[in-house]
Amino acid sequence: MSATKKARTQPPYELLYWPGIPGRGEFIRLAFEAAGVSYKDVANESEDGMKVISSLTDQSSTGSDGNPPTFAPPALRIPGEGKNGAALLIYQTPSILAYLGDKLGLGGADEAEKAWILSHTLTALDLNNEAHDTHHPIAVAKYYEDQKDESVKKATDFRENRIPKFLGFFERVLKGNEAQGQGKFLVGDSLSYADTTVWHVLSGLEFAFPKEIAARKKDYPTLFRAFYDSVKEAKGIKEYLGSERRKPFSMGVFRHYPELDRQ
Ligand SMILES: N[C@@H](CCC(=O)N[C@@H](CS)C(=O)NCC(=O)O)C(=O)O
Repeated sequence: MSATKKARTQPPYELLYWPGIPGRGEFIRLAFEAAGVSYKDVANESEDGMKVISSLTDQSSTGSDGNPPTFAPPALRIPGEGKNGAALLIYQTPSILAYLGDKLGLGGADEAEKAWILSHTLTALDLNNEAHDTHHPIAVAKYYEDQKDESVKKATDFRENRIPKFLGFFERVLKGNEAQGQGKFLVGDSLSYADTTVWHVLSGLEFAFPKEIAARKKDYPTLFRAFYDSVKEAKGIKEYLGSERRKPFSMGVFRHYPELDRQ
């Protein structure tokens, strides 16, 4: 990304996430891209990105530079921002987004907005996690093929009950904020990391469950028209989505197994 004036006033952020897939790292990427702030996507820019991320979560580590160990990616490393001038290392998607919120101008205008933005983000990440569990309902470390029967049951409930509950909720949030947000923003009158997070989950659901989402879109007109289109076209996001930094969905959180979609 080209160095902007804003980018030069920011520390050299390093995103640590599995290479080659959007995954949960995408929520962090979208925030940086929307803000026009540069960041290093360490594993995607390394020769051996898998190794970099495996060593990050080395199960014998007790941490370094005054930081605790990292449980799972994504993590964010910020040189110079940690204890005694060392690098700060933080993990957990919502913790990283909350840390970046103010710094990137995506965190809300006041205390109330900040709290709502975090709440909506956590709700969207719950939906993201439930989408993951449709193909891994029994064991995270086992193959999908070894838990296919349970996946079909889990996905059926997810499509029939959970998708409409979550999407209906976000539609109501947009309606409730219509005077300020015009259907484009979940909170206040400008883009927040809650918007980019909900948007990415919607795009993932469309990839994973195309028939289900096609059938349901009309029930959530604000979410799938004003909101979805405006985030997609937002400054920074539009250019990013057309770039090769945006990795295609494949075998990450959102996977397309036709047998798990509406039949
Ligand atoms: N709640 C965590 C979940 C992190 C997570 O599950 N990361 C995945 C990649 S998307 C992973 O590699 N997990 C390894 C594990 O849980 O053992 C977050 O949002 O950051």
